[in-house]
Amino acid sequence: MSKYVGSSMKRIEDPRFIQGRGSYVANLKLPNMAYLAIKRSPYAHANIKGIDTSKAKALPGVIGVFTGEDTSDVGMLPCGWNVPDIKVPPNRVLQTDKVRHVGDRVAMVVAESPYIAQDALDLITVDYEPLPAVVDAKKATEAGAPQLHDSVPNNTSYVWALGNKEACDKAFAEADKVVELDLVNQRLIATAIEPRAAVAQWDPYKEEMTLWTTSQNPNLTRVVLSAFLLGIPEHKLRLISPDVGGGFGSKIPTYPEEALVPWAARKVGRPVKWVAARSESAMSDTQGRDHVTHCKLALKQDGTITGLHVSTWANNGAYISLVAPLIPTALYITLLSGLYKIPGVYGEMWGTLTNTVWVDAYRGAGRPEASYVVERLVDVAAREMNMDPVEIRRKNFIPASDFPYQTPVAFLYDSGNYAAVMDKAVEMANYSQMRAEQKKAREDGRLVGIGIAGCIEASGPAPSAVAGSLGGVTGFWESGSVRVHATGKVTVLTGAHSHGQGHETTFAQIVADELGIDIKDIDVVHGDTAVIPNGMGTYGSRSTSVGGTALVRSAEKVRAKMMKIAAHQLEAPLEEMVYDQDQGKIYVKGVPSKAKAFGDLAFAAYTAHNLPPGLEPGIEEDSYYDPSNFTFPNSVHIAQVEVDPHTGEVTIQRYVAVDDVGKVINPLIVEGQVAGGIAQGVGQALWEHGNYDESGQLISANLLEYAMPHAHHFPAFEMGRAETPSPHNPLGVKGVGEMGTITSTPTIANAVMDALAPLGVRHIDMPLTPEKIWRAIQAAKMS
Ligand code: MCN
Repeated sequence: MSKYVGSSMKRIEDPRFIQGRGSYVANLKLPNMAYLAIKRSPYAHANIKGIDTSKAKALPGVIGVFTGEDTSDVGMLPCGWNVPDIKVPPNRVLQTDKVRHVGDRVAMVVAESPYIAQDALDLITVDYEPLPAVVDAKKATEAGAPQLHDSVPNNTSYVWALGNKEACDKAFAEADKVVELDLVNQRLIATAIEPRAAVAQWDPYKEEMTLWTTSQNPNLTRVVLSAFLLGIPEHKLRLISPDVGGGFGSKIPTYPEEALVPWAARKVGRPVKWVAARSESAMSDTQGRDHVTHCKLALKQDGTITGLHVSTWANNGAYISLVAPLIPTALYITLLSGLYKIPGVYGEMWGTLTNTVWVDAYRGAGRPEASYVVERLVDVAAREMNMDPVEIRRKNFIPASDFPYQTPVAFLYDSGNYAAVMDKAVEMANYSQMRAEQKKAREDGRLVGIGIAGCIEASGPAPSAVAGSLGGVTGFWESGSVRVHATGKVTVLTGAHSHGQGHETTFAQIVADELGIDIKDIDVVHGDTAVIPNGMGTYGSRSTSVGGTALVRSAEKVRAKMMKIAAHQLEAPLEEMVYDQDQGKIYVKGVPSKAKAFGDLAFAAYTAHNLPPGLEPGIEEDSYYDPSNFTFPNSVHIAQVEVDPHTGEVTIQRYVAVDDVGKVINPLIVEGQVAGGIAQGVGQALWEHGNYDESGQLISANLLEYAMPHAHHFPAFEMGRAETPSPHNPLGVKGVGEMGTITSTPTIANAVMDALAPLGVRHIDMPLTPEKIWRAIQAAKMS
C-alpha cells in the first residue's frame, strides 16, 4: 500500500521559498565579480552600418566593450529540431550586419557595476539603416514582404503536413454542414517571476568553466554550449541551475547570453554576471503561440464530425529557436483530433520568420493552439446546428472501449474515458441549472455565457527513436539515480529540473514508497551537471512519467541488491525473499520475524564484511528510461462568465475543472498545477498579448502594457478528477503541468462567445479585452 504516493503532502521545498531563502542566480555574489549588459536594437529591422564603442570604452569602470566581430569565435545558435527541408538562418550571439527584431543583440559591456554597464550602453553608437518590417506570420509569406534572411526565401523556414487527406477531402465532399473559422492565436510572453540570469566563472588553471544559469534543462544546455557555441569540452563545463523562479517553457532554449557571459568571463579573467531587467526579458526571452489559422469542420446532419482541415501559419520570430520547429508540427497537428473520433483529419502549416522576438515553447507548446482550434470549431458548429455544446461533444467523443486509440494524425492515445470526465464536469457544474439561470439572466438583459471545452494533451514526450525520426537532434529519455548511504539515508538524483513543479516532494514520495522508508530520509537533488551526469530537463509535462519512472527503475535495482544481501545474511534462498514496501524491510517468505531492516542492509552494503560472493559493495543505482509513448491527459472544463454590456468587461463567475492525469502522486500539487495553468490560459483568453505594431515595435514590453491575470480575477476553482492510469509507465501517471493552460483558453473564449451569442457575435480573436468586446457589441447593435 502506498504511504506517500497519493497523499496531499505539503511541498518540502516551500519553507525556503516562502521565507525568501531560495538560492537564485541573481543573488549569487562571487569575489571580484564584473557585470555584463547588452546593447539591444531599438529597430525591428535594420542594417548595421557601423558600431562606435570608443566612448563606452572610455567610461571609468568599464572593463570591456565587445561586438559581434570580437565574439566571432563563438558558434551559431543551433536548431535542435530539423523538420524535413528546414531552412535555418544563421543566428550569431551578437549580430554584425543586420538586426531583425527589437531587442536583437548588437554589443555588450562588461563593467565594475551593473549601473556603469548600463551607462556605457548609452555611449555605444550604432549607425542603423532602418528597413521595412513584417510582424504577421502569414503576411510574411506574401509577395513583396520584407525579407529577413537571404537563405530563407519568402520568410518560410519549413512546411509540414500530416493526416489522412483523402479521408478529409471525402468528409468535406459528403458533409451536410461545414463550419469555417479564421483564428488568430496571439503572441504571448512567458513572464516568469524570475527574469533570466547568468553568472560565469573561468578557472584558467583547470581550464574549467562554471555557469550558473536559469535553465529548465542544464544538462542539455551544457551539451549545446559545448558542442555548438563555446567549444569548451563538456566535461570541463559545469552548469548549475539552482532554484529557478518559473520558466513555463521560456527557459528551455539555449540563449545567446548563456554563451556571452562565459565568453566574457574568460576574456576579462573575472567572474561575470548578467541579470535581465523585466522589459529586457520581454524582448529577449523566447515568446509563445502566434498562429494565424484557417480551419473548417465537416459534419453530418446529426452532429457527427467527419472531417477537420486546418491551415496554419506559425510565427517563429526572427530566428529559429532551439526546438521551435517541433511546436507547430509534431506537438500541434498531431493533436488536432482532440477528444474526438474524426475519420478525416488533415493539418498543414508554414513555419515563417518575422521581425519579432523568436518563438519557442510556452506552457502547452502547440497543444493549446490545437485545442483552441478544435474546441472553437466544435462550439461554433454546435451553435450553428442548434445543438447543446455538451451534447455535440458527447456524441463525438472517442468511446472508452476504443483505447488504445489510433488517431489519423499519428498519435496512439494510451487510455481515457472522456464521457466520464464530461459527466463529472456536468454534474459538478450542475449544468442544467446553470443553463436555466442563464436563460433567466438573458431575459433580464444580462450577457451571461457558459463555456465548455474538452481537451487532450500529449505529455511526457516521446520515444527517442520517434523524436529522431521527426527531426529531433536529441532523445527524450530521462535519468534517475538512487544512492543509498551507509546510514540508510538516500539521495535521489534526477535529470529533470524543478522550477516550481515541486519535484523535491513528489520524487521523494515516489522513492519513499518504492523503498518503504521515511520520506524525511530522502533528499532530491537536481540542476547541477557536476552532480547529475546526464538529463534532459523539464518541459512537456514529462518529469513524472519519464523521470519518475527512471527513479522507479533505480529503486527496483536497489531492492534487488538488498534482497541479495538479505538472502545471504538470513541464509535463505533469494526466491524466498520478500521486500516489505510498507515497513522497509526484507523477510523470508512466511517468516516475517526473520528479517533485515533497510538501514541494516544499507550499512552492510558499505561495511562489506558479509556480502554474497562476487557482489560489489555499496548501493548506488542509475537508470535511463526512454518512454514507449507519450501519455495523454485530458479534461473538461466548464465556466460561467458575465459580460458587462456597457464596458465589455468579463467577470468569471464559476470555473469547474475536471482533469484526468492518470494516477496522481500528490493531489495538492496536482491541484496547484491545474489552478496555475487555468490562470495562465485565462490570461491568454482575456488579457495577455505580446503586441507588435506594424513597424515591429513591441508595445507590450512591460507589465503595465502586458496584462497578467491576478488572483482577484478568479472565483475559487471547483476541481474534480477522473483517473484512467497510463498503461505504459509503472506509476500509471500522465502529465499535469500544462493541462489547465490547454483547456482554460477555449473554455473562456467559448463562454464569452456564448454570452455574446444573442447579439449575433460569432467570433472575436483573443485576447477578449473589454475594448474588443465593447466594439463587437456596438457593431452588433448597429447591424
Ligand atoms: N504530478 C503528480 N501526479 C501526476 C502528474 C504530476 O503528482 N499524475 C506532479 C509531479 O510530480 C510534479 C508536478 O505534478 O510535482 C508536475 O508534474 P508533470 O506533469 O510531470 O510536469 P513537469 O514536472 O515535467 O513540469 C513541466 C510542466 C510544464 S511543461 C510547464 S511549461 C510548467 C509546469 O510544468 N511550468 C511551470 N508547471 C509549472 N509550475 C510552475 N510553478 N512554474 C513553471 O514554470
